[in-house]
Amino acid sequence: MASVKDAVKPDTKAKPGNKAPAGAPSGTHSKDLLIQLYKDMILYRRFEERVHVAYTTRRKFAGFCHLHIGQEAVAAGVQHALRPTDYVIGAYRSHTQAIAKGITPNEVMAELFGKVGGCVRGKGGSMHMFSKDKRFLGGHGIVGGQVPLAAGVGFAIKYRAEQDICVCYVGDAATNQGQFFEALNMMATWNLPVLVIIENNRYGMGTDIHRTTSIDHLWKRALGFDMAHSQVDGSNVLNIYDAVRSTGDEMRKKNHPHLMEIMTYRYRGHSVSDPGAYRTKEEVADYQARDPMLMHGKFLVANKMATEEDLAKWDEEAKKTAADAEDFADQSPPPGEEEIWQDVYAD
Ligand SMILES: Cc1ncc(C[n+]2csc(CCOP(=O)(O)OP(=O)(O)O)c2C)c(N)n1
Ligand SMILES: [Mg+2]
Repeated sequence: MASVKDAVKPDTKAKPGNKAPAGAPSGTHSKDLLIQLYKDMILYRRFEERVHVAYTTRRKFAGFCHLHIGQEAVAAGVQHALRPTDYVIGAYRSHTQAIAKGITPNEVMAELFGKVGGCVRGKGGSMHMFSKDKRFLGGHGIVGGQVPLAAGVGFAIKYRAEQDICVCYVGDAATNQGQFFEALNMMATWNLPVLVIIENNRYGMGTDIHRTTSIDHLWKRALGFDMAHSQVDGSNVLNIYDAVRSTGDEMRKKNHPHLMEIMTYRYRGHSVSDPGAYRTKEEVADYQARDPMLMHGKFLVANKMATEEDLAKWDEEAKKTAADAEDFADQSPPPGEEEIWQDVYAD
């Protein structure tokens, strides 16, 4: 079993914004990768801004809608460090994770709108993006419910002697759920290839994590299971990419699970209808001032890999992709009545 001694040493002082990305060394990253990370982050942001307007102003869909705005570096950094055959499973804040895994913006938007062009033909909605082909296994609305499912995926990978890993995203508050502990125990006991990524955005709905959790750093959850662990400053997308890349390599070599805490921050409310009265405007502005996407753009310009004009052009392209996705979703029909029982139970 992986020992705690094998673990990457967590930076216990890490918190978003500790490290200034502009000017950070880029030796190990290709220019293509560095540019693609920016393009992906700006697409996720513009896509979800469009989703917000579609929900609030155009009233194109109802129910809950949880945006990932502010946390895009996690989806982008993680995805580029994975292999296409790796699995990803997430919670309900998963629109951008789904796009990162290869579900198209058109399919995600149409799914939000409840249309047949959606990735699950409009019958899942915001919290249930899914694609067997792309190996994106949800979208789950029960807090922490995806963690035992990820243990099952890890078990299947191991049983079939595959080289893949399963990334399981959880929120900070989800780490207080009983099933989180039970599933981590199984992952560690059976050495299942699951990379559990805690997106620590500091809040569970309107509650500060420190009001509900007895430990100061959530990577410590791994200690009770003698599980490899790490903590990543998510204010720099390259930190995330590097950490997942090296952790993935190690997991494939040693066949063990890993718990990674990524420090991040969401700018919008818990869901679209949350006025956010539990935190100050200054706190949000402080994080926005060192936004990982903007900092990465500055890094590209400072290192002469892009000009301000390039950044503006990629921004326009991202807006167009989001607008096209909305048009596609508008035009796609709703599922017919004859489909009501299809895809509900396994054949
Ligand atoms: C089992 C369960 N309990 C409570 C809820 C209500 N609920 C939805 S989201 C949420 C907070 C989860 O916060 P966190 O895990 O930090 O994820 P984040 O929203 O920050 O991404 C709660 C309590 C739920 N969906 N499922
Ligand atoms: Mg949270």
